[in-house]
Amino acid sequence: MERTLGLIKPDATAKMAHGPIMTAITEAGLKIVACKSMRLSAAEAAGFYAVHSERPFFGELVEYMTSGPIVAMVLEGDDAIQKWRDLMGPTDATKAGPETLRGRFGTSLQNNAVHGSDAPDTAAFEIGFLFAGRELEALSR
Ligand code: IDP
Ligand code: MG
Repeated sequence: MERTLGLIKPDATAKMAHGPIMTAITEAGLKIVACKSMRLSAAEAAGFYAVHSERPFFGELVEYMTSGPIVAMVLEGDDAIQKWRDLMGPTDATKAGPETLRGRFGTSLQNNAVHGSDAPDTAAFEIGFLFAGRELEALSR
């Protein structure tokens, strides 16, 4: 059993794509363990994407991620990290197939509708960045 962090990004919440995205998650056999809507501050978005701070697109990425509300989800299942990445599709939404969430709801390399952790260590960091311990206990009590 593995956990990963999923985000519905501002371009997708603006389209009210919450329903179909969450349906696709559960149909892929992943459990939504925790879920909340929030608006990131610039400092929070920069901290979340600190690994990209030296990249030329960092400023625009922070602007994009703070442009509207996001939905943060903790997803759980066998091979959850890879399963969720497969369901999202490639980073560039213009190259993502119509069966993927980025293909369905993203519009560009930046505006790609959803986020997913890429490894166990980044999943642990990202879940801890956005969720408090008690928010992850609901299903185990
Ligand atoms: P990922 O989200 O598929 O893991 P990363 O390389 O980790 O892709 O990049 C994080 C996010 O930064 C992407 O999802 C996308 O929104 C944005 N991004 C990545 N590369 C570029 C780029 O070259 N130009 C603009 N935005 C980018
Ligand atoms: Mg990434």
